[in-house]
Amino acid sequence: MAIEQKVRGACPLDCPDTCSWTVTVRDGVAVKLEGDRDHPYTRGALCVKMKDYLDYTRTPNRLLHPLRRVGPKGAGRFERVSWEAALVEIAARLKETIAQFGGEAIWPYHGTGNMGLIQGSGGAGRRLWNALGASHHGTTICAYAGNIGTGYTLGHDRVGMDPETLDRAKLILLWSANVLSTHHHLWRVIDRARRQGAHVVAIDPVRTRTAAAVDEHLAPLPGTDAALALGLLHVVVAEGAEDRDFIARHTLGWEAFRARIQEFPPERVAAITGLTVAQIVSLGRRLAHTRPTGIRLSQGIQRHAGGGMAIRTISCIPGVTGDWRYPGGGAGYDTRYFFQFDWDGLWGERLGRPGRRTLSMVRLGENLLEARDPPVKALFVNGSNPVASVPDQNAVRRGLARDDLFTVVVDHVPTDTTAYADIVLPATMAVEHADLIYSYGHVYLNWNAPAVAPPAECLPISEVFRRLAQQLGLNHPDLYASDQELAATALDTAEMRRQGLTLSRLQRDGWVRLDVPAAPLADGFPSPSGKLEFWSERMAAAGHDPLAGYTPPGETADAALGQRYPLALIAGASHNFLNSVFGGDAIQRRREGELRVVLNPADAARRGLADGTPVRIFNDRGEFRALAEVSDSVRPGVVGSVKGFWPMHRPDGANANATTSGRPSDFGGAVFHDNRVEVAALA
Ligand SMILES: Nc1nc2c(c(=O)[nH]1)N[C@H]1C(S)=C(S)[C@@H](COP(=O)(O)OP(=O)(O)OC[C@H]3O[C@@H](n4cnc5c(=O)[nH]c(N)nc54)[C@H](O)[C@@H]3O)O[C@H]1N2
Ligand SMILES: Nc1nc2c(c(=O)[nH]1)N[C@H]1C(S)=C(S)[C@@H](COP(=O)(O)OP(=O)(O)OC[C@H]3O[C@@H](n4cnc5c(=O)[nH]c(N)nc54)[C@H](O)[C@@H]3O)O[C@H]1N2
Ligand SMILES: [Mo]
Repeated sequence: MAIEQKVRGACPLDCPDTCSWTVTVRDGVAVKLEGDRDHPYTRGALCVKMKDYLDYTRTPNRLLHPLRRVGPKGAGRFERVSWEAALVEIAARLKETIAQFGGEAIWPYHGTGNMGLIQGSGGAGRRLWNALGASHHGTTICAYAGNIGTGYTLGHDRVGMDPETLDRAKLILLWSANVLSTHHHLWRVIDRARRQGAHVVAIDPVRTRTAAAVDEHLAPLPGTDAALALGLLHVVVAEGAEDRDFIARHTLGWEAFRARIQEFPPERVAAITGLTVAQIVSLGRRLAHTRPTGIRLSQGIQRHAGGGMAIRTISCIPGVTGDWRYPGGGAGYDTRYFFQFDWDGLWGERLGRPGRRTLSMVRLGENLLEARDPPVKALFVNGSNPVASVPDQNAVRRGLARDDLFTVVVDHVPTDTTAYADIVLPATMAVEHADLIYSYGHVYLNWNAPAVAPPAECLPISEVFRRLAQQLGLNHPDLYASDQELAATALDTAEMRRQGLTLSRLQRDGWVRLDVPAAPLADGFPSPSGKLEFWSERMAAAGHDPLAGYTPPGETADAALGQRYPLALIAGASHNFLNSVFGGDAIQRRREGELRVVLNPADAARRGLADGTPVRIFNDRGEFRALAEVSDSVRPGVVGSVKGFWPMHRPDGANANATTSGRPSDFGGAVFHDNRVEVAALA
């Protein structure tokens, strides 16, 4: 008789929904993976990307053994080697690097392929990198500038409202949040709110699936949202609808902020944003008189030169209207603050020397080519496909092609990045390893138990680091902690104890909802003043304008550059890939279809382009090819495309990131959507 078992787990991918699931295992083989029906947020549903995940774990493309490069860098030619041989070589090269150039010549580069605390996103290997004195990896690629912006305003860089409470809102602003594609479980929450009469507005330069499905869509010019926020507040103040009691008790710097709001009357804001005065006044009035108003902020908006400030200024709106008081009110960008882990313990900070440099991941190409004292000599890439996902793709390729650079890449499948590796290591997938998984879009914590044995020679990355420590002859016991010990350390804080949140409870229940009140910031903020800071001393000290305001975009606002490159390209999330994950998968590639660039009919006509015309999209940094799609879903001057297509599948070996810039935004984040290009028919 077959032995059947159900094992609880969770999705480790970089998505705010962090679904809980159950794997049915029959005789040691995973036969079914379904969203957990009892989980209040997952509610039994998995997304289009993950519903075939078990097939993906068996993809014919899967990396199953360690590999050593035999061809030139970038060619992707490898021979199979043993784990022993791979680890001996990696250890020898790391030691050599440290002896000649010091530990900071090592760059432990990680992406967002896996967001688990034990197997992914910065947690894995951190103890070893500390012990070796490696450079710090600056995680600037995704939510960074917005996190800094909320940090200056609300006091912690990952705090905000709990999006699950949005069902109590009467006005919902989906501000650059493409919910139906990028975190669709929130749609059920929004739907509940709508059935109770909520009005839902999408604010996005592109008419996305989400913008097409809500009650009202405002399409401002890219990068101008902070001006819109100030314009809406101008109307709120003109209506006398500011919450004076809340402002007096819970905010700092109101007089100065009010003066700044006065500089942004609707007429001026209309000129900046390309919206009409009527649109601004109408939404401003609605905002003035609708409590609670809940704002869902997503990452797209902060990928501009002034993106951090935009998130900051929008986070100030509920400080003026007092919406932070109410369940369903406030602004939600990130929820990670509520997970009070012992990060220093997990990461083994005590093993490291303080003061090491940080290398920003969005400047990968530039850092590989130009960093000195020391130069980067060893790159260890885990859970990332930077050739596909990092800006300034041509610089990234040049950097990775350096013959004097030793590169290790750990992944599930061969990618454009593994092609540059000296050693490729095969990692386990979520159903094959243990992990502790939190979320940036809700407040449920998950334990992911291994359901099946790893295929062939795949190893959990946590185990790879233990073996590497041994090969390096390091003997600190912290480097040999088991996955369970690592998880227990992360959970060992006063706050987790207060909530009775232990590893054994998580292992028993699979997931636990944190004890977070429905209006978590109603009584104060985790800032130095305990208040929402319209005016921030810390920003002044860091050399920024201390007052929330509007910082214009960079390239998009550059009129001279606009002469040569008149179109602003936004290449955001695709519907069927998760970043670059699944970009190599036959099923998802079929669903996603051809890479397209969407032009407004006016822009298409001016260039003689029709639906389906093969085009090149280019600027001084590079170019990529796509098929033109002509649609009024983008406003004139804006063109839309998506991230996630793999360069190796493109006729020209490039995707949108051949055109994007690696320069930092106001608070050091990426500026993917602040990108001027021209589009022309392929000759
Ligand atoms: N043009 C443009 N570019 C963008 C963006 C954009 O909006 N526009 N968005 C940016 C954003 S928000 C992000 S977060 C980055 C993400 O970019 P990356 O950091 O590259 O992350 P992913 O594409 O999610 O995953 C990369 C790799 O991780 C591997 N992987 C998955 N799970 C595991 C695991 O458990 N272990 C190991 N070792 N590997 C694993 C996958 O197979 C995949 O090859 O892309 C950015 N790039
Ligand atoms: N299907 C799918 N889901 C994903 C991902 C994916 O690649 N595919 N990626 C995951 C990751 S890593 C992340 S970070 C999240 C991202 O989740 P989202 O932030 O929802 O996704 P994006 O597409 O990056 O950006 C959202 C929207 O911002 C808009 N936008 C760009 N510039 C501006 C602006 O200046 N103002 C305004 N108002 N809007 C602007 C874009 O047009 C886009 O529709 O999603 C995650 N979920
Ligand atoms: Mo991201």
